Amino acid sequence: MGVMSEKMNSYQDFVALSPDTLPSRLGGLAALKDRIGGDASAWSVREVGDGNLNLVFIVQGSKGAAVVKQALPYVRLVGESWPLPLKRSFFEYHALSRQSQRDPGMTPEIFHFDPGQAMIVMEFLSPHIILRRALIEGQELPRIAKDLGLFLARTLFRGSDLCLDTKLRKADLALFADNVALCDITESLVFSNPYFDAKLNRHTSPQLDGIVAQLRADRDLKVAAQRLKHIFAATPETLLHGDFHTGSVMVTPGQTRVIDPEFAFYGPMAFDVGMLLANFWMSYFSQTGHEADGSRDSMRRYLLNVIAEIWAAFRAEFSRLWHGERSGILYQRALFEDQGDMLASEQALDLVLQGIWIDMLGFAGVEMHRRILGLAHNADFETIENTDVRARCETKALKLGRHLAVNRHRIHSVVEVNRLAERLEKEIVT
Ligand code: SR1
Ligand code: MG
Repeated sequence: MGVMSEKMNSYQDFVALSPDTLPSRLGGLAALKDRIGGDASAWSVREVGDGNLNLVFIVQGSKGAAVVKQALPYVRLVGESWPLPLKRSFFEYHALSRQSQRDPGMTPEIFHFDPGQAMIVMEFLSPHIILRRALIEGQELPRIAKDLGLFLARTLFRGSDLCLDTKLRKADLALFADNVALCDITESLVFSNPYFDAKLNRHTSPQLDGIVAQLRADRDLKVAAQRLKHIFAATPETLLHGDFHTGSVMVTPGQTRVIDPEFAFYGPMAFDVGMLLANFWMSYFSQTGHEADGSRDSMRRYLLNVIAEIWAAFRAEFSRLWHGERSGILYQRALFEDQGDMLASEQALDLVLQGIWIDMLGFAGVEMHRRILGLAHNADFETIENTDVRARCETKALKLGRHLAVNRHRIHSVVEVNRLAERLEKEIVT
């Protein structure tokens, strides 16, 4: 639905909040005042949104604090010239509620949802910080690999026909099918724009001009990217987070929380896994740019371990759910366990995991490319001020991305990918 037709329907009363108007507009909202304190005139409000799309306010009252997140009818990063449906807030709300059922405790608690104002009032996570920021600072967080691997397996498995009643899944698929505009962003920004001279693209120039030209002329890479786009757009396998990078995770050393699933839709399981691992590989290559005097060797080892552990935790939990919760229409027990044929069940599980592994590598490859060549870059590289240093880090990620996208069917283990990352890291890039 375009922005104009939205306005004629349920969003005609939409007005963007500001720190000045928020207390008077939300002062009567029980879900908020009961939690943070009723005297709205005493609330202090800060707008802290640093993402590409939305307004995010922290509202502090006498008893506590809450987050108010509101969508804007356009892409904040670009401006009003790029309209974007307010309904993404509806998808975010529904995705958060499903994720909280599928992996309890891993998402912020929702206090209130106002569909007409495209606004979600939720738990203020404190002292959590965005995972991407923690990794840039060189923090080695002990829990994230296990927590994120479990989250991926539980949300992806439990939202699919491996587990969910297929009538429910199909109804949900229909609900999320309307998240067209956000899928369109991914379809263009991740899978296509990096590989031609698209209008909003940018890269570290002139240092990367040569490799950018090479990648855009790389026939195998372009075919691989389009095959991955095909899989993304035409495989409604499970409810995805849809934008699962390290900026969508908040952490303390003892807690991990997943936020921001406004890109949620029914897509291939491998997409969330690949996007997340890509962001860890990019963090790995960016460490040189954040090395002040001391070394980030330990951080680099930590990051490769996290990648291996996320994949291991994902596999182990997915297998556990396969054996314990496989109650959907796929790979029915009647054909396997119920006939005492445990080996057939294991064979089928291996096949499913192998498919996820291959596609995951491809999605990771294109995600690395788009964060360096497209519109939406990441702070891991962007905060490296010396552009020569930044370009050297980015070149390594571009090379790994190309390898993963093109050769994904021939890569057998996460150890193999991490070894290649280490080799690239040691390469002298001129
Ligand atoms: C125009 S939106 C650009 C990017 O920001 C979001 O976080 C998604 O990653 C999207 O691709
Ligand atoms: Mg986001």
